[in-house]
Amino acid sequence: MSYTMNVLEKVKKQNPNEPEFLQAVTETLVSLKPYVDSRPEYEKAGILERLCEPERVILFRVPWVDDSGKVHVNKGYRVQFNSAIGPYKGGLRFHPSVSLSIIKFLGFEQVLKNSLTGLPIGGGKGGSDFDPKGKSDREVMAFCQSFMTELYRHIGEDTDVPAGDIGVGEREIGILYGQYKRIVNSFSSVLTGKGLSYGGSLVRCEATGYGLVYLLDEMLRQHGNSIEDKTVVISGSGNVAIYAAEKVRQLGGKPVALSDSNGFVYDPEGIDISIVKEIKEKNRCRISEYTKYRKHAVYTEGRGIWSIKCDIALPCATQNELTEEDAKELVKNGCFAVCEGANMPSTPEAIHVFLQNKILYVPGKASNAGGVAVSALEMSQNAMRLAWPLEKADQKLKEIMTNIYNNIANTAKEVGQEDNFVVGANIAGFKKVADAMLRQGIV
Ligand code: NDP
Ligand code: 2IT
Repeated sequence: MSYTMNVLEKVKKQNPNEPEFLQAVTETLVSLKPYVDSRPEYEKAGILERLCEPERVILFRVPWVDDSGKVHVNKGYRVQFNSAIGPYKGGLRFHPSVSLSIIKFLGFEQVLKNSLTGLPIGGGKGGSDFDPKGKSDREVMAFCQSFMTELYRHIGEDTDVPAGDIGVGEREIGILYGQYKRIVNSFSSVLTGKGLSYGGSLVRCEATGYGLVYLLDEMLRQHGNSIEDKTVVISGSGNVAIYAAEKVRQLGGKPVALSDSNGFVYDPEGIDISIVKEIKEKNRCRISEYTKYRKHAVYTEGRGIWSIKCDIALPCATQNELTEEDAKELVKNGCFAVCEGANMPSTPEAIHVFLQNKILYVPGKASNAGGVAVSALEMSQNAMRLAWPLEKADQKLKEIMTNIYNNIANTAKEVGQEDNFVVGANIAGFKKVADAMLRQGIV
């Protein structure tokens, strides 16, 4: 058996109860196989074994008290995956589905994603099975303060810099930051996604969604096409989905659908972003409310958003939300491009359908890298103790996404797999991390 497949078998044996983690590792190792197996220096240095084992896993108890006085205990996680090219960097996810497997898959993908940004950031991820939905502001504060009271000892501006992800937005980052500062008595760049009044970067809030569409735009341009007049279906209605929809509109495309975990809304005239912001960002309500503002829009309970006819699909909700059947339906309806705003939203079978049908498919670790890229720019601005104007931050984001596209497209071409951006992203992300690991000895 080849080196790569040997490592994959070993990782499967060592982590039998971690399906999401094994899914992410399998996808990556299978596409790295020809590249790695023809370069014996990687096997000699045990690069893949080390790449697949986090440097450190931290699990902790998070006790907090609800508004009725009842005590709750949640699980807290921080997986410090790889620091070969910079301090651990990656978001915190608060969602009841959070498990070690999910945090490890996200951390593993983050290592390669952060490498693709071209910026000096390693990979990590964390979170909790706490569900912020339906909690009062006081309960969210109690939880966040307790979470940080343990996490603070493991992070630092040169060690590990968390940020947001599902269920963690500016409200949570603000409270986490306040508690960190109170404990260590230091105003540092230990978190990103901060509010603009205390060290945040312009465009960080919009960066993942905008960056996704900048990359899509560049890919279409290089294929003689554009976003203009294209019908776009976007899943989710959180941070990534909202700003992806906004940028699609700005570039002349028409986003016609959004969703949440309850159902999806279809607006054939084009989603009105200001209404969505009001419903989701201001009122923290369900996407079903949209039809109260736009009478002609249709809300459907349950899954099914991928059956809406579109030219371009942007999955921006969560892992494994787009299945083989969904992929077949999209292809049948004429969809020709899929860029992932979420992490690992397409199942392996769905990806297979996209590649077989020559869909322009870009995996999340490349196409959603804009968020973490602007996080790294936030760290730079904090280090310089200054704040860039909007135009500069946005221009940098655009350049980074264009560079990522060129890097993954050129890498795919170099290995004879033109337009296979899965292979392109995995090899391009891997190269830099592996090179740094080779030079730093066996650590
Ligand atoms: P938000 O919490 O702002 O929004 C998440 C959205 O996805 C909500 O509409 C939510 O619906 C939906 N969703 C979450 N879990 C599920 C589920 N199990 N089933 C169906 N729908 C679900 O998170 P973000 O927008 O920040 O994150 C979305 C995706 O983008 C995630 O995969 C995240 O890892 C990824 N990402 C985020 C980045 C960022 O900067 N924020 C950067 C790069 C990637 P509901 O409200 O019903 O739960
Ligand atoms: O998945 C991701 O890249 C994020 N949630 C953003 C991480 C960050 O550090 O900004």
